[in-house]
Amino acid sequence: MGIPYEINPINIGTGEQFAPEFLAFSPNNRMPAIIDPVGPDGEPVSVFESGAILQYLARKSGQFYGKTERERIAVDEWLMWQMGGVGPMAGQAHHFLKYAPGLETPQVLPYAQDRYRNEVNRLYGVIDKKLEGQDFVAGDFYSIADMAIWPWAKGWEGQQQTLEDKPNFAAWLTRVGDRPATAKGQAVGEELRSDKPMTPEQQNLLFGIKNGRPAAFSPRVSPPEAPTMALGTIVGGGRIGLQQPSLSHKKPKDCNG
Ligand SMILES: N[C@@H](CCC(=O)N[C@@H](CS)C(=O)NCC(=O)O)C(=O)O
Repeated sequence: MGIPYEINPINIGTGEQFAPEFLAFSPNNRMPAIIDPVGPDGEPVSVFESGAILQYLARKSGQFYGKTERERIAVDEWLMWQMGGVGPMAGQAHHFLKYAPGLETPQVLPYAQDRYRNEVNRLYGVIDKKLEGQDFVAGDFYSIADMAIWPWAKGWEGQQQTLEDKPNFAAWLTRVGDRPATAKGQAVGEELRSDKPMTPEQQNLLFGIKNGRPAAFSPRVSPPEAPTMALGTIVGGGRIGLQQPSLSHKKPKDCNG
């Protein structure tokens, strides 16, 4: 978009997303979140949630949001489709297909694996149909909706998907992936990401696990015996005081939704 920016990495494997300085502008303890030192009124503004960030930056730069109200409606539809569908569902697919089986006490849950694998497959079928005869999700123009969907969709193999029956989606993955700005964006912070399995401590932190089970809240009814069961970005050159992640504990490569 041509807006200058500075990256402040957040290592979600070591719990940096829970630092009060980060929570102050990203209350859902997720990245990305941005601070624009020159907001709409000239004062700093922070934005969390990638969809809201993309909408803000598209409005600010006057790019990638279509030219007419009809186009903007289409962009919003597909942006929200990612935020409410692909992001959460593919995030759960990553969790149950990749992370849960690798926990200290491995959790291989076929029902959950099937459910999220199937739902991601359904969603990719929807976008494949939409892309019939058009180059981008909102029409014949590249938009923030494509930008939001592609980083999740490019992980289709890890989500145990196939592209054989989705030729339009496969072509779009290549079309967007071939854009020079996509490659440039992918390279940002690459050295901070890791494919290595997380340590038990990292898993427990990221997935809120205590004594081998998710422990974010106290259920009113005791469940049966435990079933076997990011990057903070600052646009415009600002800075926040979070420590740099140590490279030996890189953040996990796949998002957890
Ligand atoms: N809906 C959020 C999802 C962001 C998200 O899933 N971020 C992950 C990393 S890719 C995260 O920060 N996880 C940290 C945690 O769950 O504690 C968005 O689109 O911004």
